[in-house]
Amino acid sequence: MNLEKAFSLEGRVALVTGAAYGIGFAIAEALAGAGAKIAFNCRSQHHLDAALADYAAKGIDAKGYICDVTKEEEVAAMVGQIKEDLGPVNILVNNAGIIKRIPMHEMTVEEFRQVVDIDLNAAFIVSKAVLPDMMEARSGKIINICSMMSELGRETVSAYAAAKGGLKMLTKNIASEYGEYNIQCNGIGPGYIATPQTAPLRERQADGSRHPFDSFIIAKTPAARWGNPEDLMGPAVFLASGASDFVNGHILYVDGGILAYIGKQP
Ligand code: NAP
Ligand code: GCO
Repeated sequence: MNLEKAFSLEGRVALVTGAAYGIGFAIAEALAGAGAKIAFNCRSQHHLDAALADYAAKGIDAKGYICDVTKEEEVAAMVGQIKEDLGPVNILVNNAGIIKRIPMHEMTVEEFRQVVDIDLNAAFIVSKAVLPDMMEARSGKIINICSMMSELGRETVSAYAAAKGGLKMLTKNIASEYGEYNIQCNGIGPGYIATPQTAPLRERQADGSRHPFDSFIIAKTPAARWGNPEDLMGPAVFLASGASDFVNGHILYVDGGILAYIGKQP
């Protein structure tokens, strides 16, 4: 096998949802670095404009689209526009996601539904929109961004864990149903990563000490640190490339070892 070619994404079109910043931005940057043409979306013009400048600063000619991934019509229009602008989507990263940290007995049904809609239903919507072109090409890569909460629960994240657990099984089902079209669907399960989504868990206390949850994660991680979005770049290129053509239905946990470790004794 020519390994340089195996990991190359030259000539591929990648759509990374919710990639204005955070994990999605890092993954898009990595796929661009491997040669892919990049399309990304978010919900606000402000985030889009800032992201386009950030991509340009890294020498990446990314195409940005305003699209709410929970809206099937908006997604269909975006995928059609990407096809006109760049070509059919060969690589889809379902990254867009939110979390609401609310005790379940205090969470409203609407709050629960909103998290599941974005973190699970949207992956169905966007995957469904790109599958026809992938089936016609008899080639494609779908990567779903799962979570520690695809495997574990914790207080206040019932909707998120339900959604990410479902996303793990949606990943396995897409892999099962479309493997015969040479389409591989895998997941990346990031550990605790320093992004805006986890900023509240890392805020310094009034006395300058670490947030208790920050200390907890450090103790639960063999690497004794939070992950950074950059830690996900290599795994994303691997799962988006020909190097993983016989990897299908797998959730690759990029967690510094949290899932393997009982945690350091206090
Ligand atoms: P983040 O910093 O909050 O970014 C989330 C992104 O999703 C933003 O670009 C946001 O864009 C977009 N988004 C949210 N709802 C959307 C919608 N309805 N339509 C389109 N875009 C939408 O989060 P992150 O930490 O980078 O996380 C990215 C993914 O990784 C999420 O799926 C998250 O669950 C998962 N994850 C995160 C961690 C972690 O520790 N950070 C660990 C495991 C998994 P706009 O708000 O501008 O629309
Ligand atoms: C939380 C965190 C986690 C991370 C991630 C871990 O409140 O527990 O936000 O859910 O975002 O999903 O893999």
